[in-house]
Amino acid sequence: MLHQKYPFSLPPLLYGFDALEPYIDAETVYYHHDKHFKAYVDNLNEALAPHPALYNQTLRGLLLNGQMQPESARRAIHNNAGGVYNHDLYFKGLAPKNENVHEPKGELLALINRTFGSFLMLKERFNQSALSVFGSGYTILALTPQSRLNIVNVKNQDTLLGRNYATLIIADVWEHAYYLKYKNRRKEYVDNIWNLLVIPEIYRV
Ligand code: MN3
Repeated sequence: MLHQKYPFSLPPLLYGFDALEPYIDAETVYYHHDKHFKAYVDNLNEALAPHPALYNQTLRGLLLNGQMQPESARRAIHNNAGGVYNHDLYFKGLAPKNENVHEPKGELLALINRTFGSFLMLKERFNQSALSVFGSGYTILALTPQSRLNIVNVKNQDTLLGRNYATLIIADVWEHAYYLKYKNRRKEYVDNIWNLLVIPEIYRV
């Protein structure tokens, strides 16, 4: 996704709308992917359309070079390119419960144990962080350039790209990610999302 250029297209969902049931319901996945995510793609294209000089920029370039963009388009590009990038990570970072990808293994497990004490304690810290997001944003387990694990919240559609962090796990905590099923119960959503989060096997950047 980071290497794509204008015009951007919506990446297909790699599983069915109902594949994440009962933890995330089919209606939420449908609206989140086909409406919300698609709107970021469409709005990014719309923001770029009047600026042919930006057509050769990759998504990564658009996110990292805001200061080179016309001021009138800068905010829309930041928000929508961030929304495209974050949602691509989010949907690719989820998988049905029955797939054997939801427990850390090998080197990443060792690093989690050294950093947090255990996988259970990582989950507790991550969930606390997710509950502390005020307004809209994401909670991310990131790998720093020094190969340390860090739990970070980002606001709205900000990303960690500029900090050179690799995103290992990302939870969308915008209300649209859970409100149809969980209403105001964000805690239940973040507790349940661990049934779906894909824990990567290789953590090197
Ligand atoms: Mn979202």
